[in-house]
Amino acid sequence: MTTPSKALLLTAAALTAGLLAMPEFALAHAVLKSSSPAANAKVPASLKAIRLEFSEAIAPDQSKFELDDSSGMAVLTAAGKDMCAKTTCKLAVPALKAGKYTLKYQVLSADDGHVIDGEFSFTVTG
Ligand SMILES: [Cu+2]
Repeated sequence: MTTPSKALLLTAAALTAGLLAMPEFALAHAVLKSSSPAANAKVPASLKAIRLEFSEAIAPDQSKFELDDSSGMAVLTAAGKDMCAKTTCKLAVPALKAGKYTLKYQVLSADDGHVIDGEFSFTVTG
């Protein structure tokens, strides 16, 4: 394994500092801060709801969610309108069979108008 030169490291550090100093990069964008179930969590079949916590307030009527089973079939699609308030969204889920599920989300930041999307998976145990 080679050691990067000191100059290269300093350049990288300067670039990182420059990017972080840009407000758009540092402050903008709603990102998913946490979720319940957490990514890659194993949860019992008694799961009733999925909760998502974003870093910024989101626009509920411009936000949507889809829960897919392991075959990619949507078991739940939801608009944010009735499930989100400020930074938190809570989606009621139907009874889930054992297996792996992926929650896909697309939300609009109410602060900067940017759309972000992402997904995470969790497993329902039998
Ligand atoms: Cu943004």
